[in-house]
Amino acid sequence: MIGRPARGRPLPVLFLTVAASLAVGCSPVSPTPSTIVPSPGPGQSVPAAPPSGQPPTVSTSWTVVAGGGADVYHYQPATIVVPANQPVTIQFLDGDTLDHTWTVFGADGTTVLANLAVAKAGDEATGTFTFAVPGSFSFWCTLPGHKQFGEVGTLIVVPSP
Ligand SMILES: [Cu+2]
Repeated sequence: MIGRPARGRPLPVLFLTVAASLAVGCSPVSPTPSTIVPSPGPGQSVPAAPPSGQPPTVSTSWTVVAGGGADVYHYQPATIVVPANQPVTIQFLDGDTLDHTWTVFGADGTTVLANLAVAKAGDEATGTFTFAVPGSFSFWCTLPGHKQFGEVGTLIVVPSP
């Protein structure tokens, strides 16, 4: 009894209006995806990658730990970089219950350029050394068997600026 045609007509009009606005909203996106995608994607990810395999920075002060962890026969760090002709301070720590030495050898493999020794867990020895000749030198633990088990490292002496 109360106005049938008045109620019936507005509903389909609303549906048509919503459908039309959705269609209009989608239409401008579809023609331009190829130009939007390349700019934000690869451009930002490339500079975020950290450089890997780089040698440690040059320093005149190093802390070296011998042993500790699952594999006792190692140094941490195993590679240190120092400047030539400048006093270099090495703090040598014992990371386990074995004796260890930090002994740097010259190019001939027998001349000792620097030596520190520790005898028990928590022990430490500190020394200051000056390395005159730039180059790459090996250090290892002189206690029997330790070098053979892998307690070796590399001291890199770089020319002073
Ligand atoms: Cu050792």
